[in-house]
Parts: sequence; C-alpha cells; structure tokens
Amino acid sequence: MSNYSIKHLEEYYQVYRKSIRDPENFWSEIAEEHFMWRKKWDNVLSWDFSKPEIKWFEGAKLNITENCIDRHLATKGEKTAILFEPNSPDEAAQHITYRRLYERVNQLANVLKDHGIEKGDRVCIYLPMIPELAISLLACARIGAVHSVVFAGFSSNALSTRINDSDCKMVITSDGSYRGAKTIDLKGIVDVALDECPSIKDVLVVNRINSDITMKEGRDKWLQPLLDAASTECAAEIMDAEDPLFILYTSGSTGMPKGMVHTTAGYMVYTAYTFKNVFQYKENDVYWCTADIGWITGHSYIVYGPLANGATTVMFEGVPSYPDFGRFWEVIAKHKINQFYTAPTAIRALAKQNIDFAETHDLSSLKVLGSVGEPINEEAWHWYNDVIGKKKSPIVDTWWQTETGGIMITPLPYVTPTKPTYATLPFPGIQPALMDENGEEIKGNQVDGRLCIKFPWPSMARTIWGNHQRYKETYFTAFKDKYFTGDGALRDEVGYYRITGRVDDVIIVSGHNLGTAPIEDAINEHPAVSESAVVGFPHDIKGNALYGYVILKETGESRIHDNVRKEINQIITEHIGPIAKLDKIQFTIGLPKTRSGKIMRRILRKIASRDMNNLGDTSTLLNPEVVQEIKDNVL
Ligand code: 6R9
Repeated sequence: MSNYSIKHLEEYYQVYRKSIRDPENFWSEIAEEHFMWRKKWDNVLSWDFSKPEIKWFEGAKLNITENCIDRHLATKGEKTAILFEPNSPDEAAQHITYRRLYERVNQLANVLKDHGIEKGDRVCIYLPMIPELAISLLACARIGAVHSVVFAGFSSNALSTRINDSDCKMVITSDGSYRGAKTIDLKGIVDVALDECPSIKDVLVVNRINSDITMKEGRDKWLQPLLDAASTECAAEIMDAEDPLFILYTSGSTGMPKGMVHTTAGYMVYTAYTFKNVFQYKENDVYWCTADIGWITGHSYIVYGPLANGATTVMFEGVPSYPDFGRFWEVIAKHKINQFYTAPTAIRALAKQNIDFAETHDLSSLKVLGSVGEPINEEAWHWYNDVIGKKKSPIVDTWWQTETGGIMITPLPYVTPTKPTYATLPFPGIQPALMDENGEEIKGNQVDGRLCIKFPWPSMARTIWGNHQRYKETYFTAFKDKYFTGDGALRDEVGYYRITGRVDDVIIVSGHNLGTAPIEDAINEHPAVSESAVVGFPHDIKGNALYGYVILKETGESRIHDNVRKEINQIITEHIGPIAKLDKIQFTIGLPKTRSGKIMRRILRKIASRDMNNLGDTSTLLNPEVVQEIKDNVL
C-alpha cells in the first residue's frame, strides 16, 4: 500500500526515505493504486540527464481526462467540480458538476474534431478565467491535442510569437474579458496577432462580454452554437504515457520564450499526489487557487491536480481589488473556502490595505494557506499567518517552477512545522542538491549554494518545443548530471530549505555574495515601506554596489525621505551587516512586474547602471508605465 496521504512528520520521513531508496517502486505503487490506466507500463523509469532523456511509465496507455472526470461520475457526478466566481460579485457563481463537466468537455472535444484537430495538433488557448478556459484544456486532452495556453493579458506580439513557435492550428478565445471595472478587447488583440500567424485555420470565440467584434469570414466562429449542436459523448483518445499533454511558455533570461513540454502520465501522477498532500484535501473541501490558468500554477493546481482528486476547485475571474480590497476575503467567506493558494505579491498588496477589509469577513473555514511564485518575505508571511490564518492555518510556502510541473519543496500542512520564509523540506521523490561554483555538491547543513535536483521526478518538463539543445544547455549543462533550477538556496541546521532567489540575482559586492531576497526582507521591515527591489550596479571599488528601489506606503516630503534612507540602511546593517547597505535608494510608485507578479530585475539593473537605451521588450509587463517614471527619477 502506498502512503497516498501523509499524516505526521515521522510518516513523512518514512515515505521520503522510501521514495529515495527505491523511486521506481515508490512511484509505481502510487500510480497503480490511484489512477485509471488503459494499459499498465512496461518500465517505470528510464533516464539519462546527459542527453537529457527522461521517460516515466513507458508503455502505459491512458487518457488524463478519464482520470480527471470519467472515473468520478459513478460516485461524484453531482459534486461540484468547478465553482466559477465571476468578476462582478453581482453576477451569480456557477457550480459545474462532474457530470456537466463531462458533457461540456465532450461537446468541445467534438467541435475540435469537426474542425480537423487531431491527436498531436497544437491548439492555442487565449481566454480569460472563465469555465471555457478549463474546459478547453480538458477538451484538447480528451482528443490528444496539445494545448498551449497563452495568458490573456499578453500582447498580440507575445501571442503571435508563441502561436508561431509551436505552429498552432487553432485559437480558442473570447470576444473580450472583464478585469475589475474594465473590459478588455481580447478578440482585437487576437486579430492583430493573427496577421502574423499563417498556421491558424480556425478561431473559436466564446461570447463573454457581448461586445461588437468583427468576425473574419471563413476563420472565426462563435463557439456556443457549435457546442449546442455537438454530442455530449466523445470517446477519449488513448494516449501513450510520454505523449505531450501541453506546451507552456516561460520567459528565459534572453530571447525567445521557452515552450516547456509536459507529457501525460508522469505529470498526472505527480500533480495529483502533490495536490492531495500539500493541501490535505478532504472530500467535502472547497479549494481555491487564485492563479490564472495561463500560468503553470493554474494548469497543475486549478485544473489537473484538483480534478484528478475529484476535488471542488474554484475559478475566479476577477482581481483582488474589485469592487474593493476585500474581494478575496469576501469570496472565502461566501464559498467557505478550506484551502487558499495565492502569491506573495497579492499578499503584500492586500496587507497594505485597511485591516477591516479582511476582518469584516468570516475566514473561519480556512484550513491551509498556500504561497507560490517568489520568496515570501517575513513581514508578509506573518500578516498572512496572523490576519488571514488567525495562527491556526499552516502556511505552505511551495517552491517549484514551470519546468518542474509540480510542487518540489514545501511543508505539508499539519505535518511539517513551518518556519517563515522557508519552503522547508523536499516533497517525496525530490532529491535536491546545493552546488558550489566549482560544480561540487555541498554536503551537510547550514550551507548555501545553487539549487539542483539530482534525480528525475515524474512531472519534469521533457524538452523545449522545437529546441532540445536549448533545453540541455539551460538546465543540464551548468552541473553535470543534474537539473539546475537557476535558483539559489540555503539549507539550515535541521535541513530546511530557504529559496534565496534567482542565482542571477546574486550580487557580488566587494567579494561577498549577497542574495537580493534577504536584503529586501530587511528593507520591508521598515514601517514606512510597502515593497522594494535591490539590484547591483557597477562600482569602481567594490565591483558592484547596491541600488534599492523602494515603494513607500505613503509618499512624503523629501526631508522624511532622507530619514527613511538612513533608517533603511540601519535595518540592513542590523539584519545582514554593513556590507549589504545600499549606496542609492530611489523612491518609486511601482516596480516593473511580469504578469505573474515577478519583479523584472533585468530592467531595474539596466536603469541603475544607466544603460537606458537597451531595456528589451517591456510590452508584456503588467505595468509598463512605471518604467518611464523610474527612468525619469534615476539617481
Ligand atoms: C510555480 C512558479 C519559477 C521561479 C522559481 C523561483 C520562484 C516560485 C517560490 C519561488 C521562492 C517560492 N519561486 N515559488 N521562490 N519561494 N515558494 O512560480 O513557476 O513562474 O516558472 O517561476 O519562481 O525563482 O525558479 P514559474
């Protein structure tokens, strides 16, 4: 019997040891007992990181939608699979049962087939957070088409680049989307993109905002009439374990985005098993992850992981600030959310608001709080723990990546004692290693280095679409026979991991390696500071010096600014040492961020170095307008 749900710390260590001693046996037991296979595998794992080539459950046959939907129908047909909460609180929520999900996925699958989509074809999905988005992923998976979701906040340029990179045949989109008080003309963005995309034959359009759009004759069709005419039965395409399930683009440090390719069986097993354990999901729980399905977090922990467990998963169309900053907390109270999974950037933004926004809502249903996407600073961690969790909902600070497919380092709630800013312990099956600059593994505790993974896990990306060489160079070349994450980490005295940020964020000042995250943590301790970012800039004597961009909770006079500058450096000196003091502190109204909330340090670095003409593409930023403001006020 596998330990599908880990209940206490001793059990975690037992399971972990078993997963390392005999990984093949460990994963095959889980796969065997908890999933539906059309044919079992011939071989659990074959791997060679030097090529790199990784295969899990080779020879097995399955369809992931039979695991996410069909097998639940007998016992959970009337259970809510997807709970849709619209942008406006005045619009009713929708409860889509497993039975209805089955019918709707099959209808769309049939429409795709009618439009010539076959196993292996790529379909681009460019939709807001409405049920049709999740249904589109599943409909593709039903017939073996490879979905490529592009976040519906990306520009036409970013969209056409991604469509062309993977030669998509079709786009599924909507007339527009709601975002707080605004509407966005999605179809207009698609139209501009498609001028550059010769491979697209058909565009299926969901009517979401009833807007007046142009439909191109012979290419564009409203989706709803096609669905209404389609059968609610569609036989699942039987897939090989290693057939691609989806492509998802992630930006690299330079050039073209990387189309990470995830395959079927390993991804399914790993996302399902991590979901069960990291969120301790119980049968009648209501789980909510606030990510967009345009990101890996949404793929793995809104759609596939929860549905494979027969869970109720919430899809939220709106934003945390509309109609006011109490929206998240109102939704938690309304749907009695048990597990809530969000990002530090959202937590920091909400922690800045009047505490009444949180305190006027009943949050007592919460059992687990999750964090993902970037290091969570100490102040935000405590606010989340105290104000939202009332110190009784453990915070799971989950470290992972688009490339890893699923959560890699994380506490298990009610199992692993948490520690602020620490992602804590590796999930079963995950073998982290910290490496030094000479490529040697650093053993023992109380050490820091570059974070690698030594052994394959089922949900790792198998390649970059159309560029296996780049996959090899990016992830398997820096350290021999290891997957290099690009992150730095430290391991404390009990073996807990703390992710210190991207290694390219390490700044060497007078020969000392400084991670940006601990310095920013220190800055954020100042009561007047709401957010900060630190970068290096060239310095004659020190090699590099530190430049801080700081957002204040309230803007004040310049006299106060000078005091705050001094106090920030005092706090840094206390927390880290004088070596980490900032040479320059620029107060700003915002920081350039990616759509998933990550600070674009590349831009900040260039501005701090006065390399203004070469900022690269800023059009995919969440807030491109702050770039000019920062440039105008550079010190
Ligand atoms: C899931 C996701 C991956 C990068 C990763 C790391 C950062 C994610 C984190 C975290 C510290 C955490 N990151 N989770 N850093 N603590 N809990 O975010 O995927 O968008 O590909 O980003 O995000 O730097 O390497 P992705």
